Amino acid sequence: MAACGRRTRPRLLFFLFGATLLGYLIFFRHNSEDLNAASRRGSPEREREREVDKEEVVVAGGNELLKKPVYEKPPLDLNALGEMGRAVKLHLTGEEKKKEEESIEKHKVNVYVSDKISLHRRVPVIWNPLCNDLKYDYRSLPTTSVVIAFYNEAWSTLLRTVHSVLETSPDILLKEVVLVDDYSDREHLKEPLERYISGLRKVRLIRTTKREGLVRARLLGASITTGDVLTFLDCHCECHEGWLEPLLHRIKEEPSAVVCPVIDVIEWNTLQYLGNAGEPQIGGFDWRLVFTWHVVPEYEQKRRHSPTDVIRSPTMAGGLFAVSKNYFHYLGTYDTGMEVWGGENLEFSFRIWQCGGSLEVHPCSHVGHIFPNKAPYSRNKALANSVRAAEVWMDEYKEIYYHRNPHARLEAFGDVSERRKLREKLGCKTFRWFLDNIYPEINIPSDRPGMFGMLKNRGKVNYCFDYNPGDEHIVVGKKIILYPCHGMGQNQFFEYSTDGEIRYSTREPGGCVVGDNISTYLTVQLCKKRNQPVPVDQKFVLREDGTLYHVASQKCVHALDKDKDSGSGAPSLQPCSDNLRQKWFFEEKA
Ligand SMILES: [Mn+2]
Repeated sequence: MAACGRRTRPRLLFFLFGATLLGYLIFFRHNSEDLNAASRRGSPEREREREVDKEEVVVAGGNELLKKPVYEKPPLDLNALGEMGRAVKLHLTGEEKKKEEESIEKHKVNVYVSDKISLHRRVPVIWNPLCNDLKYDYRSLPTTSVVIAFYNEAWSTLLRTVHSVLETSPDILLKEVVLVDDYSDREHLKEPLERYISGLRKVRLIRTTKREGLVRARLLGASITTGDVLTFLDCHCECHEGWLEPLLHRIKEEPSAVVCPVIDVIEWNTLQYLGNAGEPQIGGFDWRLVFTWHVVPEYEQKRRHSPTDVIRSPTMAGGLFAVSKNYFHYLGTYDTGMEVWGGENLEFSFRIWQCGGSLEVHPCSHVGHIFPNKAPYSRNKALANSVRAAEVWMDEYKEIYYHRNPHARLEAFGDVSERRKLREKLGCKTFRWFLDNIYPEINIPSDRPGMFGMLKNRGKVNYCFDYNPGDEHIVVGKKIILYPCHGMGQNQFFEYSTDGEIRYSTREPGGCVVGDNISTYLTVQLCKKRNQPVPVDQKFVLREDGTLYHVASQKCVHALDKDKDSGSGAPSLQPCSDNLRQKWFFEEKA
């Protein structure tokens, strides 16, 4: 970390991205002295604060007092709805049922149920029991500021997040919680919120003066923090006991580590807290630049010594992570050219790894997050964000992305020259290095000219191979159909590999087209692993004359007008002939 040893002035850097943000309002205890404190970290002032705590400890004689949260939870009432993270199932009728449905329509979360649950509820203890044995030297851990940006968030989900942080974070470690209102228009987030939080210790609220999006809102929040470490949380979370210490401990140990908690699921309808003590999943991505979850690979299991050791992860899911404030600056914070949300998590992940840091999940830090039943607000800028990530970090591999998303080439993504300069200044490694060393399990399509794109038929003109997995997480099991060619890549993108597979390599792990002699139709199954032979039912020969010969059945792929079940056209294995319906070719663009 030698390169970021020289202390920069966080305030100045944070504000480089635009003067428009300067017109924010700050409530509660904010004055210019707070800002200056950020650049005087490690000053005698802070040491004095800690001295006081030290004396207290000697009196109390142990770690228990140092663990003391900012606020204690109220006494446990096991009969309360949703207590201990239990599911809430109300059997509503009439008016009340209608209210519940309206709340779901509006927030994509059952806020009707959330409103009935205590803002101070406890969540079940679900971490690995070994996490109980970890000991922390509280006085030597860095302090943190928790930054929570929100836009039109419901009252109870937002305030439960705030109380949860205050009631699970040791007072000695938490400098403040900074709430950033990204120009919400709902009434409850105006004066009522100001009034409510003015009664809470360590909570500050600032507002943007126009809609900035997650990235700039978070940076605005970060700009007024005073802690050593920035901890970003989403605005509908609940923290598990002991969630904070592992993150701060790891950053103390390795200042260039960006550390994510395990994200437990809070179910959107019942607000049930679901988690388990087993190995958490880690992040990857597919060639649409969509984030994906994966089990921890074997080489990473071997690298670790204990189930409580951090797990390296190629990418992060998004909202939840802790990073040393100095290191965050060194890395160039966020790409402020990104709008709203989507794509910023992959950009940051690539940057962390390529520029010398590490991205990790700490198995002993658990935070629950409400996953809404669908995206709560529009993210039509996510495409431009992904393109910015590709243009700055992916080198020639951005072509693999563009092949599968041809419309992304036309997206106006703004100016990335500053971000490229940053990459050069930091001497960051190539995307190839990242793939080889950090995400070796990803399949790298070869996309040979003339062997990828839409798979079109000559007889049934303008019809293409089309595949809809039907589920974001399961690529296999469905049937290939024929559908009018749309030229948008995605579900009509196929690739003929040098091994003779027809790959649906838009997802990760990708699927391969399988023929079976009995149904005659084509389906998709997982492709073989690297260095394994191609299963014979996945092997096709794309011959010079355009016939697509299936090796196992010794038949040719024929474009049928109607299949038995769906009534749409579908490719089917038939005895080989000269019929144009058996002639196929790849075309990159419509
Ligand atoms: Mn969220």
